[in-house]
Amino acid sequence: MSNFSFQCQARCGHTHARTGVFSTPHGIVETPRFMPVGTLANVKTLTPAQLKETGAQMVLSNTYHLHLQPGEEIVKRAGGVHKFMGWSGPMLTDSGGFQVFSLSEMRSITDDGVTFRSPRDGQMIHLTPERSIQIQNALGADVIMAFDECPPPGVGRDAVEKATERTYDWLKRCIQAHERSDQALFGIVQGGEYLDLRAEAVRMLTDLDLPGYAIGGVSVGEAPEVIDQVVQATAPLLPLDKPRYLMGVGTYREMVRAIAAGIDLFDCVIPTRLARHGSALVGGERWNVKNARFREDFTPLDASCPCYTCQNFTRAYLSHLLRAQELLAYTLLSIHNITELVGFTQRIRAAIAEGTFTEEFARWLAPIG
Ligand code: PRF
Ligand code: ZN
Repeated sequence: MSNFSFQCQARCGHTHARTGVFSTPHGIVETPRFMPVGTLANVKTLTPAQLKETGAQMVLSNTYHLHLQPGEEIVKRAGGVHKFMGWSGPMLTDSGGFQVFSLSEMRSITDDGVTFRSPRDGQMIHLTPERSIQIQNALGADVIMAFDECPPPGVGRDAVEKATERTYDWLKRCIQAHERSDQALFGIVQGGEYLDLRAEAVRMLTDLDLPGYAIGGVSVGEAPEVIDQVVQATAPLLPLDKPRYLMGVGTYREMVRAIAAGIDLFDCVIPTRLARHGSALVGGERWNVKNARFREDFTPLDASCPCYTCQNFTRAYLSHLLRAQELLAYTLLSIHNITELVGFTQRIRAAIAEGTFTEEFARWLAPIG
């Protein structure tokens, strides 16, 4: 008996959009759904109780960060990442490869793995597919990600082709190293902007019959229309009966169009990062709540929002907290922003089930570019 299942429920008649239920050992994820990011085993400024109230079901954490601090042994001795951070719902850990590339200087990559200098203490660290999986086995999230190479945009076809092949070789090593049947290992499709490399990567990964698939290597600095092209061409090629996860994407238009292409899961730091910069997501826009126009505005951030922040506080109060640099500002804005993005994907889910997705979300479905 597998610990995981993915049941497709409703399908949109006009697009590849679908609703589903992804079951994990720590509960279900109703898809499509946005996943907030808890890099260091916490979603910044929120308690797990506050996080649960946003409607978030699955939370993401990072192998790279937890390996550097506090180290996976401590998390394992705490009983795994769920117990360590007090979150009893589904969790996913990213593999670390992408974070090494985006966050550390002085890295070198070979067919064996990646070597880099720890930004914490200057120590040299070597991460391989095997090490990444060992660390993720110790952390104990429900879904763990393959160790991949995500090339930056503009490196050219040869480099992307090499990275895509390497990602496939690394995936086979990840599968060999993976030791826990209560964790689902997802493969990651790379291939940059080259649609034929993407299609080939999908073919090779699909043959390995993994419990889920992700699209990586998009939203790494390329033009929005390139992201869209890759997602529109790649997502529909992935197996219908497995969850599909688009990594690092979480803007309204990108999510709606990706859902239309058949994507089920998203993660992005946007809601918490915006909160730390004093910004709120309201009706598809980003508002700087420190703006003078909110100082004497005694209405909620979003009158139609069910979140704790909108039910109890005014724009004037949030503006005051931000101007005074009170820490509560960041908690209240994070609660709202995560509720907003999770709620957005829940509304899409309901619309797909009702058969009204393409009408209701027409505003966001218009082509990018
Ligand atoms: N690979 C991994 N994690 C990721 C990405 C990737 O390509 C991205 C790219 N958007 C975000 N997070 N392992
Ligand atoms: Zn709200």
